[in-house]
Amino acid sequence: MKQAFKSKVPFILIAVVLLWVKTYIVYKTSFNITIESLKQEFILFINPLSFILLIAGLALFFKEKGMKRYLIITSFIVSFVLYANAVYYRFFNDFITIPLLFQSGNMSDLGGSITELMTPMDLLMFTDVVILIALAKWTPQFVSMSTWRPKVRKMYFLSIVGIFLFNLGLAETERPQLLTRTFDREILVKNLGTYNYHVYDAVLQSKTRAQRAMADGSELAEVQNYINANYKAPNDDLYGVAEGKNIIVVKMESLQSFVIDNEINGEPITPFLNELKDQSYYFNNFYHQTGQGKTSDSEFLLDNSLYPVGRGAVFFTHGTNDFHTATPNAIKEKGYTPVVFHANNKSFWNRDVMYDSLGYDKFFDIASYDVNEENSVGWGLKDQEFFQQSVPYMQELQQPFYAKFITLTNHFPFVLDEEDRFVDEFDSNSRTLNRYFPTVRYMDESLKTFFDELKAAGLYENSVIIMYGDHYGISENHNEAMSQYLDKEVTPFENAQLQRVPMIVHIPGVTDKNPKEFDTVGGQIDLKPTIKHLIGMETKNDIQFGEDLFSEERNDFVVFRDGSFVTDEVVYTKNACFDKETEEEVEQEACEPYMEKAKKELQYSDKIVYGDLLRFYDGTSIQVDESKLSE
Ligand code: GP9
Ligand code: MN
Repeated sequence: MKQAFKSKVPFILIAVVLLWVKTYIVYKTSFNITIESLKQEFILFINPLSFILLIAGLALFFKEKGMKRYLIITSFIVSFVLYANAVYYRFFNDFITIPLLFQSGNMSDLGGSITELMTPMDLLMFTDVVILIALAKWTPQFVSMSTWRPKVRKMYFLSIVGIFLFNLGLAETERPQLLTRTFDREILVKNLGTYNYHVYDAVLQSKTRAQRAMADGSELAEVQNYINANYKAPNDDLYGVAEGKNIIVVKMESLQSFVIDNEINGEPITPFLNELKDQSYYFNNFYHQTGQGKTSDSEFLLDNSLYPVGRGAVFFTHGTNDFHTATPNAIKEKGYTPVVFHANNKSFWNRDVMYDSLGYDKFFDIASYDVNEENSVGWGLKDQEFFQQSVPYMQELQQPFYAKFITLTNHFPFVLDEEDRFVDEFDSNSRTLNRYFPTVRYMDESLKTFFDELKAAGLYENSVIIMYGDHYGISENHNEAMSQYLDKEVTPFENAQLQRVPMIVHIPGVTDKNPKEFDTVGGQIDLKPTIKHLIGMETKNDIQFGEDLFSEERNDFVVFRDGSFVTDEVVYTKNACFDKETEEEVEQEACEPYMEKAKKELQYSDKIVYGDLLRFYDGTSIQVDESKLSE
């Protein structure tokens, strides 16, 4: 028996190897996965293994006949999932995600063309199943159908754990916080494999669904009371000033306020923005409020005036929530066409799914741009090119539009081609900070180009341009170099102040004549009510945590996603309270009055997002499920 086992190949291993090799071949032939190094190729190669071993391993609990049947059926199902992904990819250029699959529209889009997407050659994808059937039927000499002893079985399952952890470990070195941040489906598939990705996706979805199922409209009542009590009437002078005009929102990548009006080796870092802000409304105490979802969180704040979630990226975790109150959805009522311009993969940050929920009519993603080696750097298409290629699309749009632009070049690790370098690098022990200045300077130049192009295209006069930085570019890890640049110590107080990002509202014909600098304390959460008021839309009944930045009744208050907050007098961060004037730590008492408010806002916002509560809200009243109330 022992002898026979040695010379024969177990049926289960044949099934595993066939499926494994096939998956890798399908990866290489059906999907367009970018591989940048040998290590990435290796991860891609091993990533299907843990799942296949596990699912096939269940066969070990059957007797011979059951085992054969189980392995054949399982191989078929797994192959089918792989095949479905391949077909889906041909159409959507994306991997299947459970909510996406059930989302209305998607399936019907696919439905009509599904037969066109399939070819007879696809049958080859099931070759291994046919081989397994043949082997099971004729059982050649070299194949063993016998079951394994418990000890061997145990080793088998233990080795799966080992392989999975090895895979995950390697993947984490490639992409830290891979699972918690969930950047991109392609990155997940590339690192964890298509099957593990589906399991992960299913777990995420069932968690979200369970929380959603348990929630009901009555939970909104308390939140709404709080929001009503905090409503601030808009500034009369500016209410409706942008009505009927195009709204152009430019999200400036990784741009922090400390570079504004500042220099590097005697040269201005943002000459264009410095000039522009002097012809605009400029907010110098405006903070980002993003969490792990970075850019996407800033977009979430912008369009919803809700806080992003504390863990992961809300674009991923709650991408299919009801966001009918989001700005893009809401302003259609005023005749606006909401669109997004961003030259990246549409699945990055799950944007394709989320943009649908937010109500964007069109996403000009990477497929809309001509991207080649010459015009790209770092993360992709250079900002200059991005703007230049976008303007012709804008000219085609139905006006007025609400167009969001997401820049890319000023992104970590801040790489730039020699010809795009207008200022020198800084000289410190942080290469990141050193390189930050030339890329910021480059982005500034591209914004200038954008304005020039808007003018040339005749779009400028009839538009209001709102620009904001999405989040920090230089993290706390570079505090030493940062203090060298700022010529002062980066204390927790200073670090909180470094979370300021520029925010500019430029209204041609208005702000150029009467520019104003505001020192109002505010943040990205305030953008939605501010924008809606500018175009003459009431927000009195909106579920929102922001306040109009121009309101004369405004509270000077901003909460960060980690619970830190800033007012006109204090900064509360890392469990310490600081006086803004002296910059010194003071008794907690000074921060006490706002602590509860900060916590409450985050909790209420989370409640809305986790419970998908906006589905119960019709814009004026909450739809309460009476049956649940009586329980
Ligand atoms: C990617 C871009 C950058 O599309 O928005 O995202 P980030 O890493 O800054 O969140
Ligand atoms: Mn960003």
